[in-house]
Amino acid sequence: MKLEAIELRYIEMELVEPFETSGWRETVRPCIIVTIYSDGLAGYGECVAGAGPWYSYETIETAWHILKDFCIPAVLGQDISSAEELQAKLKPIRGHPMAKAGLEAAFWDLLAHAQNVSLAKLLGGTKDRIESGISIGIQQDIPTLLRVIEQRRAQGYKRIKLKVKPGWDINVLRAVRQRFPDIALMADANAAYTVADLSHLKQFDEFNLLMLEQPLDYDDLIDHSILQRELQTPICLDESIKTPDDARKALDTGACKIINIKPGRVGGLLNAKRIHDLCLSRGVPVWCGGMLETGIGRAANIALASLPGFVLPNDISASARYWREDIIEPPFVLERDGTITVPTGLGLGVRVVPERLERVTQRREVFRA
Ligand code: OSB
Ligand code: MG
Repeated sequence: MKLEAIELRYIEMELVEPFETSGWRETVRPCIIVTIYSDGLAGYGECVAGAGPWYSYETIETAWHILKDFCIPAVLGQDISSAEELQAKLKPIRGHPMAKAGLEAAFWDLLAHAQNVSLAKLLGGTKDRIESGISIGIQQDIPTLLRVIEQRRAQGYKRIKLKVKPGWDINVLRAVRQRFPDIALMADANAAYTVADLSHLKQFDEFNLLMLEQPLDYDDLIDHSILQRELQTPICLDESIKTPDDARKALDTGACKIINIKPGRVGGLLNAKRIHDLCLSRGVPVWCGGMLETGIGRAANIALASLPGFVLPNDISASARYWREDIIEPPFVLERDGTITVPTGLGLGVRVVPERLERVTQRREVFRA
């Protein structure tokens, strides 16, 4: 396929409620929507870089720069027929996985349209629905959190993830377990602790958590392997796994027992699939993380999560959990069994609504071959 034109749109979407982690708080989600045009077809991808360098070093502005000045010039006008080929052209550009993943996602959607299949099918998906979990940000107090959990459970979410940080952890988990002794529960620290907190972190073992996500530093593997030896609770790595090689090293050193796969963090769906394949071959469970995506990024995540190794509930919630009005139709809804149905239409399997996309666009640039 000849990549005839590529469009970048910087969009901003207001979240239905603020999202707070150990390190930052978001009320508006900015992102870049990448569109690749070829032979009368369009493929859409979402770049999940944030407003600031809080989750990773990438931001909307660094991603725009890397896409515009390096990634797009490397592929524009070229005839590219696979994601492997696309990634080979991006290889000289070091780092910046979210920028690359946004472009690669648009390419995958385009490829699926050209081959008349759904993205899920093209990636090797085997499930017709994926298990949906919900990530609940830090709340103002414990009674509020208990109410939020109650409400989310009533909506059908079967796995609850709580954001934790020093001062909002043991006390909170104890109260939640007292009120909900049997729910599938986990915690995500977004790198808020150090290995010096070992005896504190051991207390997490009291709460029968499915896993503890990224307790230590964002690029650490070694201290996680020390911590995992001391903890009964399985450690799941998020921030620390940036490449398939990181995944292999983490598993070889016992730094984690579970991996959260986010296509943006690992440079795209191709690397995401490679990590999935590695974990599947070693019997290591994976699940798909989220970055508060719009329907475009969410659709790609759902396609990915339809692969057989995604055996734990994903951070893929219904559109309404994030947006008053998504930019795709139909929106993703939570089924009564706590799942989301994998679209079977071509490509992402959802329709991008042009007027809605236009309404949230702050900046737009088109590059032609
Ligand atoms: O650490 O998993 C995370 C959101 C933004 C950045 C990082 C994370 C998250 C979430 C929310 O936990 C997942 C989602 O529902 O999209
Ligand atoms: Mg996380």
